[in-house]
Amino acid sequence: MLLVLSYMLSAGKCHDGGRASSLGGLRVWRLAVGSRTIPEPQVLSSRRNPPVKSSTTLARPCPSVLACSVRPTLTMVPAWLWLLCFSIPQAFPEAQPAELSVEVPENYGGNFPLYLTKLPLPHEKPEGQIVLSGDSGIPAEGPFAVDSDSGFLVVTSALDREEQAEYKLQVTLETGDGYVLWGPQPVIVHVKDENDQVPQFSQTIYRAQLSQGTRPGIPFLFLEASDGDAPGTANSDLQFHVLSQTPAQPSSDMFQLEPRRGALALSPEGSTSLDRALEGSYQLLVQVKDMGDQAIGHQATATIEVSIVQSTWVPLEPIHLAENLKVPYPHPIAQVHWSGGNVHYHLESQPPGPFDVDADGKLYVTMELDREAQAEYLLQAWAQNSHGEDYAKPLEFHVVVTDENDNPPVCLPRGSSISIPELSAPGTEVTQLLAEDADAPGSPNSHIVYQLLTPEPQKGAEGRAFALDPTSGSVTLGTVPLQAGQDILLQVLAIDLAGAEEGLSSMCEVEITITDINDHAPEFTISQIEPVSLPEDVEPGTLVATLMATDADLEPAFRLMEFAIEAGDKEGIFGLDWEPGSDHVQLKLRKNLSYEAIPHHKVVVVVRNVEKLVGPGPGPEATATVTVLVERVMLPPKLDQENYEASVPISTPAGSHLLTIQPSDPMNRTLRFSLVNDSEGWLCIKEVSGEVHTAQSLQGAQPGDTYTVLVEAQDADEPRLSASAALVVHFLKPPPAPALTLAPMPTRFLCTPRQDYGVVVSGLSEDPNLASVPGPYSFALGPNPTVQRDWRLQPLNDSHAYLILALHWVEPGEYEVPVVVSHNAHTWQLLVQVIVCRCNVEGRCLRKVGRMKGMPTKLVAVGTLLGTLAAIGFFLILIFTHLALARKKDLNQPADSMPLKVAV
Ligand SMILES: *[C@@H]1O[C@H](CO)[C@@H](O)[C@H](O)[C@H]1NC(C)=O
Ligand SMILES: *[C@@H]1O[C@H](CO)[C@@H](O)[C@H](O)[C@H]1NC(C)=O
Ligand SMILES: CC(=O)N[C@H]1CO[C@H](CO)[C@@H](O)[C@@H]1O
Repeated sequence: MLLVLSYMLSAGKCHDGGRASSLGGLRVWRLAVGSRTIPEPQVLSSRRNPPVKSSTTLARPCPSVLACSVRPTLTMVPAWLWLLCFSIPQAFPEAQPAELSVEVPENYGGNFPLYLTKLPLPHEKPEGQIVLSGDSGIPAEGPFAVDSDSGFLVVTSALDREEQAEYKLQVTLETGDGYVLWGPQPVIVHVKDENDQVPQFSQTIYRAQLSQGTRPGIPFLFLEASDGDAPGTANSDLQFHVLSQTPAQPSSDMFQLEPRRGALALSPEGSTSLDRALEGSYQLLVQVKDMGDQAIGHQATATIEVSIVQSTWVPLEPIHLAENLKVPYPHPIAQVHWSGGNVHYHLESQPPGPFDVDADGKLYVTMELDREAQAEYLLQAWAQNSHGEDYAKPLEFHVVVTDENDNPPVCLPRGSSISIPELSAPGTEVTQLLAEDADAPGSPNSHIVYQLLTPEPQKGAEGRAFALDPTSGSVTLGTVPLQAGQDILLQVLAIDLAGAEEGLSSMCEVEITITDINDHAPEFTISQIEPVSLPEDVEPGTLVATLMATDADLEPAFRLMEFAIEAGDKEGIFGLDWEPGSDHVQLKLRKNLSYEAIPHHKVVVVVRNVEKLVGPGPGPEATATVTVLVERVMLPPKLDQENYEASVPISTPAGSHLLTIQPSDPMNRTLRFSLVNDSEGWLCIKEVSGEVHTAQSLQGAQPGDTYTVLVEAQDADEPRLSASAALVVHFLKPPPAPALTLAPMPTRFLCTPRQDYGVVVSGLSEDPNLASVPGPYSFALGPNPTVQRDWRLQPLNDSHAYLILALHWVEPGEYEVPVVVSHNAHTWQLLVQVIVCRCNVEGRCLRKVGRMKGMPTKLVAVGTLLGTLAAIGFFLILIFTHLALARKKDLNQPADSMPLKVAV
């Protein structure tokens, strides 16, 4: 009862309206009354939980005069007051509450039955029986009953909250046969707690080990105590306190105890002095008390024995663990130990690794380690209390993963192939191989040695194409030269363990392409072309020869060639034609050939690379010589007329000149003339000069006839080249020959030895038929050989000629020289009378011209001879002298070349 009153005291005031109260104890005053329409009985019977159409919570507090004005006193509350207070809801019977909630103090010390609340039974109580049952119709529990007269719910004995804190009841009004007339009305009865339970420690004696080095404030022991009173109330609000510490050395406050949590820890003071404390134990008397900070309440005590132990929390040496260790896992590797009690170990790995710690502090590795993934771990081991608080700083130690040769060398991938120009010098760096080994650097496991596998040294060849430095992996060119265009796969074995037999290895491959350089000059396939014969008359543009060239280089750009004429064509007669990029060139004629100018050519063609040549210059094969022989082209001779015609009187004597056959143009060639079918033999032709004469007298020829012969002209050098023309001879009537012979010619004198004058012969005839015809006269000596030997005719003008001595000396005498005159197809003969006499000193005849006329008589001759004998003797010496002078003059100047003077 005392406790109930104390609740009243703490209840504070009742708010206006009593709507809410923070204290559970005042629920007494609060009644939740739900207003709802009362359903029809039938409906109630059929549906025990009808839907609430509308509900408003209307707090119906006790009248303020009763409830709110009650000053809490320590006097007992009379039972009627309870009763009155609980009966209030009956004033509003029509507002039947949904659920009635009633609070009953625990351990009630008053009279029983204690009226709890008036049930909201209907006003007009139908015949029926009030039935009280537990929730959901099970038989009512606890000491509850309904006073059927007053309609109050009563409790018949004291209640114990620790036994049962809440009762759920329901009230119905039923007929005898169980038909429900009203209800069910649920009622909840809360038993209000009273501080009737004493707190209890979980143990009477606690034992704890405290390691030296524990940080202050870190609880190493958690006290536990329980209180049976309602949780969350002051009745069960427990607090812990240290009552005493034995021994009180070196400090009386070595420990601190958190009042609420009951966590025992070293105080800061205790922490500093703990090391000085002897190893031993402390005894603590501790108390637990309910009612929180209030002085009142129940309490209990217990003893704690704290034994101080030496710290075993010492750093660990680094742990070496082999990678790929084949052992069952988890595999213990070390142990940590926190000597204090109540310890939980916690392990962290940096970086996170497969490590674990068990409750005993044993450290494990839970799976195989891989040094290449992580070579070292930093482990931190923590000693913690049950709340995860650290007793001390973590222990740090390293786990070093020791290496195993579990990684072969790996060649670094290489992008494209390497290009090396051909003819590079031995020792030229080709590439640098680089293999990496993931095993521990600096250890034999990652000591890589290179070994060249391919290309293998060629049989019989000295040295190799490539040299490899086994340590550095540097590849250089060897002594064996490489050829352009070769694609070489370099295979190099990279072996770890410094190349030991058990070392791991892998193949590094490098593709090497030998690129071309322009080290080959183009060459002609044939450098001496067989002589080419070309006729002189081939047209410019004619192909003379096609020259092929080759280039041993591979690169198309290095095979490009150009051609030129180097020598043998100063005149530009030849030219070269080639397509760009082609390997053959055409030597063509650009101008006319000429046998006379150059009978043969020696053309030197040179071929060169377009690109610059590397290395030695072009050899002799870079030139080709073309010999061109010019063939002479002989045209057949051509005569100046296609047909020749001549008119001849049939009386023409033999040896008369008819005409001269001549070539059309004066060529540098000799022709041989002949007559093809002179069947009559009338004519003859001079082989060289082409003069046509009558060969004999034209016996048988008739005037008016024509006689045709073919004249052939043959080349003297090339007899097959010839020309022919027809010579048509027209025969004429013979001229009146007597008239001509009668024509007297004045006698002339010529002195011998020959002087530089002659006798004028006139062709003019007195025959008017002949004289009137214009045209030149031609003169010829008669065919007599003596005449032809002694005399010569020299043309003077168209109508006259000179007759001169052919020989230097002609016997003096009287001569009759036949001269054949031709004029306009008329030919006649003159007999020229010439007297040859000895020359006097003046180059004249000695005889007087007048005396020469007629034959001298003997007397005159004898007289003359005698008369002149003296004169001869007188002039003898004089003449002799003159003759000597004249001889001398003759020797100095040949008579043939002397110019002729017209004779007086
Ligand atoms: C070359 O000869 C042809 C005939 O053979 C001739 O017509 C041409 O004029 C000549 N050309 C030269 C430049 O002499
Ligand atoms: C000579 O030959 C030519 C051409 O064949 C012919 O016209 C002519 O009559 C011939 N002359 C003689 C004398 O046979
Ligand atoms: C045509 C002509 O000039 N005729 C002459 C040729 O020579 C002789 C002799 O001198 C002259 O008498 C002609 O007149």
